[in-house]
Amino acid sequence: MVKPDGVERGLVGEIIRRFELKGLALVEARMRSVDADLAGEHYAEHRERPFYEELIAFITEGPVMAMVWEGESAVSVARVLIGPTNPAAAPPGTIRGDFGLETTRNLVHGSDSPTSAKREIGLWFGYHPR
Ligand code: FUP
Repeated sequence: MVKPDGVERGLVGEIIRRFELKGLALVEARMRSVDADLAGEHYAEHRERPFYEELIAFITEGPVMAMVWEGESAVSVARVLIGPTNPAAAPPGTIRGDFGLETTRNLVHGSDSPTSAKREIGLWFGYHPR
């Protein structure tokens, strides 16, 4: 998912381009705004964390581009392209390393496992992949 900062900065095309050039296939995309309920479901695992309120405020501040990408090891490959959570520490060549500075406004969300990818596809697109 391209987060509100990435959409606002006009980075949707650049981010899609990187995933496509890597060889992943885009199978769903939807530009949408996020309400507090969807944001809370999406980030349920972080509910008790100190940054939770800031995270929800950020992800609901403007539209996001939610996507489903398919391919060999898609989850781990996507996370390599995205880079580590804190953009200030992310290496150049990664999306966060090239375009970000702050942990909250870190441009992209990527599912952290095939299990969470399935849960998140259900949440954002309303179907459950095999
Ligand atoms: P990631 O998998 O890299 O997107 O990171 P996490 O799932 O650990 O965290 C989800 C989001 O919470 C991050 F994208 C940014 C935010 N976060 C903070 O704001 N502060 C932290 O210390 C950790 C995460």
